[in-house]
Amino acid sequence: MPGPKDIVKTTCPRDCYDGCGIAVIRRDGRISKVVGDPDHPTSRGALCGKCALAYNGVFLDPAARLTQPLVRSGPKGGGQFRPVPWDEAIGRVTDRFKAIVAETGGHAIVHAHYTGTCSMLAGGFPMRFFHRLGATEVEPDSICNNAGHVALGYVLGTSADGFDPRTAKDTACILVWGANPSASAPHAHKHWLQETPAKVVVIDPVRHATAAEADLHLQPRPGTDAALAFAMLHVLRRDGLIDRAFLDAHTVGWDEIEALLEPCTPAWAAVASGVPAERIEQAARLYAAGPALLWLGQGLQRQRQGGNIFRACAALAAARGNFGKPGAGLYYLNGGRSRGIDSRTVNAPRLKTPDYPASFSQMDLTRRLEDEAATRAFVTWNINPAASSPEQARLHRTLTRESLYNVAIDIFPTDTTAFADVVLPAASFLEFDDLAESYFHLTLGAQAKCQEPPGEALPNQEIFRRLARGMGWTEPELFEDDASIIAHILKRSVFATDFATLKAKGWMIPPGPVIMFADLKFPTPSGRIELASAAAAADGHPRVPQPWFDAPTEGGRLRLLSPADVWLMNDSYFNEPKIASKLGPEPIVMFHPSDARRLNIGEGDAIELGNATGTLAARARIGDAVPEGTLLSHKGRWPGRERQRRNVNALNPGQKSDMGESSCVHGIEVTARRRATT
Ligand SMILES: Nc1nc2c(c(=O)[nH]1)N[C@H]1C(S)=C(S)[C@@H](COP(=O)(O)OP(=O)(O)OC[C@H]3O[C@@H](n4cnc5c(=O)[nH]c(N)nc54)[C@H](O)[C@@H]3O)O[C@H]1N2
Ligand SMILES: Nc1nc2c(c(=O)[nH]1)N[C@H]1C(S)=C(S)[C@@H](COP(=O)(O)OP(=O)(O)OC[C@H]3O[C@@H](n4cnc5c(=O)[nH]c(N)nc54)[C@H](O)[C@@H]3O)O[C@H]1N2
Ligand code: SF4
Ligand SMILES: [Mo]
Repeated sequence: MPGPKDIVKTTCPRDCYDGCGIAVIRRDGRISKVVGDPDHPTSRGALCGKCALAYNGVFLDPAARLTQPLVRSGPKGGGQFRPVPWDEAIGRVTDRFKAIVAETGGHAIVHAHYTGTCSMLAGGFPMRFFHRLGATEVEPDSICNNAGHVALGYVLGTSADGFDPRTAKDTACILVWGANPSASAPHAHKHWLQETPAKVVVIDPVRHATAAEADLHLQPRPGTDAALAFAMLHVLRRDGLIDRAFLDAHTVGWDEIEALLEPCTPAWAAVASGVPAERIEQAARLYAAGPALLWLGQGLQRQRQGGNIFRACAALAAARGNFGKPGAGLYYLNGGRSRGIDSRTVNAPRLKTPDYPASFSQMDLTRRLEDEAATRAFVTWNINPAASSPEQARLHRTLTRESLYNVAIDIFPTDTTAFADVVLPAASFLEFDDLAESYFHLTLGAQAKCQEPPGEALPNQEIFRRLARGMGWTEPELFEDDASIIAHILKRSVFATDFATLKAKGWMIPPGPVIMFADLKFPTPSGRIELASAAAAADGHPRVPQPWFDAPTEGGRLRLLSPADVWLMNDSYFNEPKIASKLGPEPIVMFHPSDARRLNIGEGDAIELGNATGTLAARARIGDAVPEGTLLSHKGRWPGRERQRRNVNALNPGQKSDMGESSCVHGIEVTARRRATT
């Protein structure tokens, strides 16, 4: 006889636009099924395909999870471990940290983290420990979206106050530029973009499902988007569609951009980008048909000139006066401000040591780890750099350095934990209370504990409380319990609520649509939109965005894009057997038919991609989902599960974009050839 059944509402904390509400069906206090919350405005009863499999599969399988602290028992990187009690693991780590602090300083302990979980406590509380330690942080956003943050910081003074998706009911056009909601925001793709009365325009080199279903799809060569933005501005100016009153009242520097527009004709941009001039005209007309929403994707700024591209695109929104009114706006990410949430409550930057070291870019990770004097320990939490970081072969070699003490905290054994000296097992989001915001919708969700963690796994927060105790520290913030932090955040939020109330409902959202920059005050030095930026100039950039574009590749090289896979969440879920079997035994690379012909590559052929950084064996697929000269192979396979022991980041040189020392992973160039073997 099955025991009593109940349903717990919780929230998906993955690094995903959607922020779905989840209903967990339990019997006898154990999870029996994880489904979408039917009452949640985003999920509407359905999880995405990947989470439906992973949350009912590998997340619930104790045999697939890390369940005990482990210490290395074989050669470094060999993945052999023996379990130890928590006290011993904490003692080992803190003894080593104390010695490093005494001999070299806390800065010699480098830690990398990102968005393995985006929930507030598990994502933020460990920072209290690292602030107190004075450890060196690898700049988190530099692996993902920092160029866009820096660029929009110059223009708008913030990159985290985007449009409220609910304002789409008042909009004439939604322009999705360099994002792929069909993979990275599947519910926004399925519901939000389908239900809006607006025309949908997509600008993306890849004809993904969102592009295919749009009213208009522009398919540029990668890295040429600033040329498109300038040509659209040219059309608006030529046709008298510039909102000059708005520009006069609320921006600085329009004249400097206008001076550049004359030669930026659609015909010019057609040559630059490969998009037919008529389509550029059409896109400009659709965008100018009324209030419009501009969604700047994270993929768009992962280019060598990603920051310049973002500034050019933002100028388009300003030129049409698309701020401060219903149905208008620009979106990159939505942070906590509209919900009255300040991440510093959780991170406690006040704990920073007086000599707290500067962070460095993820693009420099390998070099910094190779430097024996600078780096003596490497801690990873909420991140799997052995799969996701550039210069993969060199990074893997570095991680075997005997004098580098590696501590890895994860819920699963990964490529990164395999290199660790000590592995600490983390609880998953189904196993502790927390809070989770969507970075697209303005929802705030309760993450509710649904069952005990497997074995001895602990939430990140508890792991770092134990580490702080092991260090012998006494600051109360290092030991604050979860319930107290959650209560504090909720009380001060715009919801002025408590966790029991939020948990019963599952989620809350401020009344809306919230109008972005309703007061038309911008947190820039001038208080206006800074199309020309003295701050940018001081940082070595042009005062205004430029009509620059990447030249086509030369010497037979092709541009390789490796964006989000529909079935993976970054590098997560490749350990879910049902997902791995969908993805097949080898990476797939999509070729345009003319490139395939030139290279004598046929559908299904065994191929090899290569460049100065590395090589990758893969299978060819041929189709016009990519433009000529461009290849597509999605991110997220696990090196350790591949025969070739590497993934697409074996080809990633870790080049930086123009702003924020940020990844320009979509700027990689490779050559391709048929492999002799099949
Ligand atoms: N080639 C290529 N490479 C890329 C990209 C690309 O487009 N192309 N994209 C880049 C981008 S945008 C990003 S954001 C990065 C992402 O790179 P990563 O951050 O390395 O990828 P994730 O899969 O999100 O890894 C998060 C890890 O956190 C773990 N985790 C989940 N929940 C918890 C928890 O509660 N506690 C702890 N301790 N661990 C947890 C997961 O099991 C997983 O191993 O990859 C970058 N790499
Ligand atoms: N299913 C799934 N969802 C995810 C993730 C995942 O791995 N899988 N990852 C999460 C994370 S960490 C992030 S950062 C987001 C990322 O999600 P997105 O913001 O959608 O970014 P990407 O997937 O990197 O790339 C999106 C699109 O940008 C396009 N692109 C690349 N270069 C250019 C260019 O030069 N010009 C233009 N116009 N477009 C270009 C790519 O072709 C791709 O279709 O997704 C999140 N959601
Ligand atoms: S990953 Fe995104 S789409 Fe999937 S369940 Fe979580 S929030 Fe929803
Ligand atoms: Mo990301």
